[in-house]
Amino acid sequence: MTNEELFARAQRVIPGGVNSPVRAFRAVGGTPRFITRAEGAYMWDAEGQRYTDYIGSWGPMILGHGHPAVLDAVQKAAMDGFSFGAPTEREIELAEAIIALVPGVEQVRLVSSGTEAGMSALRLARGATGRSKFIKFEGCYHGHADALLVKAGSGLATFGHPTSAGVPADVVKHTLVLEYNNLVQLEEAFATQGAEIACVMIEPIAGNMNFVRASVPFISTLRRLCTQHGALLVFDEVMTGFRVALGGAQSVYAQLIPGFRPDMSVFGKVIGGGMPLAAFGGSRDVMSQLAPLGPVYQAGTLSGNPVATACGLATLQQISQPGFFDALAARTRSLVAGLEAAARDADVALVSDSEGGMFGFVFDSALPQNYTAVMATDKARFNRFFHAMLDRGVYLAPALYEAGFVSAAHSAEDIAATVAAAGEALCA
Ligand code: KE4
Repeated sequence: MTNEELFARAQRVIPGGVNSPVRAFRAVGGTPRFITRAEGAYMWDAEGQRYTDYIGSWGPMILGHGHPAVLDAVQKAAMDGFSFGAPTEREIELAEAIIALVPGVEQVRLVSSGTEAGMSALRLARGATGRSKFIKFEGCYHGHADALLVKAGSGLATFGHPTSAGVPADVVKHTLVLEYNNLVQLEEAFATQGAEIACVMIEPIAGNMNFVRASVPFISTLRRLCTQHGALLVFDEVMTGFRVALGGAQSVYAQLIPGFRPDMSVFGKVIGGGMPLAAFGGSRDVMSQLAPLGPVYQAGTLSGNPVATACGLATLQQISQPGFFDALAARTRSLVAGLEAAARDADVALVSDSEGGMFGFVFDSALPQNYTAVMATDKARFNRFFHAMLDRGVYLAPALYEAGFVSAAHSAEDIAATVAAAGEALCA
């Protein structure tokens, strides 16, 4: 069947034909590609077309597809059993591996998705502080838990409005939505409501509005205000964790802000290596509030699944190899530098940024610092570029507001071919 035939068939039995909305290509138009298999840096669709993959399952596939050591670990684990509903040693090993790599985390709880991790971290922050209000930022996505599906309210630091039907206003009335990188709003929100704020949840490098870095002053101020007012600073590193650096974005900021640490961290994607696994963690003191020790309930049938933990552990072992991130970061930088050079040659305004194996680019002359600026960039040109690249066998994120990902399997030749395709696509 062709992609179009599969899409028509899928839409008969699955809402929108997809099991996650962004896969439907609605932001860029056209027919989604139904992938049959992937290997290394490549994916093949139902029509046999090969794509160089810059999505990597939206971040998890940092090694590329089908890494032999990971495949071997998963096959061995599967032979021992898929799920027990009882503790296993491998969950301890994965928790120990995460804690060893992220200094601010003393204990972790494993779950099955980033949404579950973010939702649980919010509940834990509220339970640990006894407070209900929390701050998030426009353009950041923390999964689809009700309280987190909120857009900015009208005016400064007013409570948010649901971004989704089915979310009662009551559920989001404690959610303050501020502008990313806006120090004035942050200071004012804490000045007026600091004693009521349970936590601030932020994507330290926001990959859900393309690729926007929180400024160092913004992170420093966040840290100071949270400490001053007894609020917990929660870093949502589902996308950036073990992707922008071995220690996540928090390790990047700790190099710029001596001693910096968030109070809680949320992980996903890479730590599952492509299988359903996520986590949230923090100090022993905060984490001990969780059931069965404490009053904050959280649970999951497949949490710490033995096959998923094998996949995650094998992935972490590979990315912990000396030089892994230096090589990956250099490869990613060569991609974005190539895109910028191709745009200059085509006399097209394009700016980009990258950290580790994660990148973003927009058709504009300056790097956007917040959601409004990202959405003001040239979307029509992005969509034309997306399809021109797809037609040339390069699979970018099918939405202007998404980040891109390079894997260890992307060779210098792959990057060169992508840049050459971009040179053509920019003139298409
Ligand atoms: P999941 O529930 O999709 O595993 O994770 C939610 C989540 C939480 N926090 C951050 C920072 C995230 O990026 C995500 C999920 N990311 C999207 C990509 N923008 C996943 C793709 C999709 O929704 O299909």
